[in-house]
Amino acid sequence: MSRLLYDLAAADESLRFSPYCWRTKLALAHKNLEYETIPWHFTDKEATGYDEVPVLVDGDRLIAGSQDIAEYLDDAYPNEPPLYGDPPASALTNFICSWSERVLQPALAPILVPDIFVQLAARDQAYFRKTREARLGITIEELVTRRAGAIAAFQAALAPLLSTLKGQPFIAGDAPGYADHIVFGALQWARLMSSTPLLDENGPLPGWMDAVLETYGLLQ
Ligand SMILES: N[C@@H](CCC(=O)N[C@@H](CS)C(=O)NCC(=O)O)C(=O)O
Repeated sequence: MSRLLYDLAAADESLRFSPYCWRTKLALAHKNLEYETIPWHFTDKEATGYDEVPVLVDGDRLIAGSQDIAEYLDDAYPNEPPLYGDPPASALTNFICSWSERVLQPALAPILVPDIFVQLAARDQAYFRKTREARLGITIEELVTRRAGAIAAFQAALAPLLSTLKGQPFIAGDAPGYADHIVFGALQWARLMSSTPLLDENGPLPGWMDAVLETYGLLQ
């Protein structure tokens, strides 16, 4: 297989939980491209020479970062369905990306960091504690005591997504696009790693997530 994706893994290496890697996996599926994944841990930096995943190796090309990978896939595989689409869809996708990275994912991080910590490989735990406590300015133990408030803030942040999906099947319209992949990645991070359910099973989000997976034949 000439296409390899370095994919963040927990102690159980079948648990692949990076929101950014999920974006890329859906993007590759959208482009009808086959690939194999290589489990990557936070302390495996030397494997790729990059500090973060996703990293894609496509033949003799190595591309790092979900955005660069998505742009590369649209450039390299123009005959497959576009991820970004033409303007204005591509520009609007940038807004969705900012919303996910500046509102949705920061709302999830205080909830998920303690849950991720206990599921990591032992060799990753000290690194994860140090970097995430520095980033959030709070200890993992203190985050646990504030979980209920963090969940309420996350539920409030979902309002624009819930109202959008009441009126249309996907963020990108009638079929999923890269905007869906981005938000799916954030919510898949929550679904896989949270110790308690965070999504209302009677609301539109579980059905939308399943529909995204089903589009690419990934629903199990
Ligand atoms: N801007 C990057 C962000 C990727 C990122 O933050 N990846 C995380 C996993 S979700 C990572 O590899 N972190 C490594 C670390 O914290 O040392 C992208 O869009 O791909």
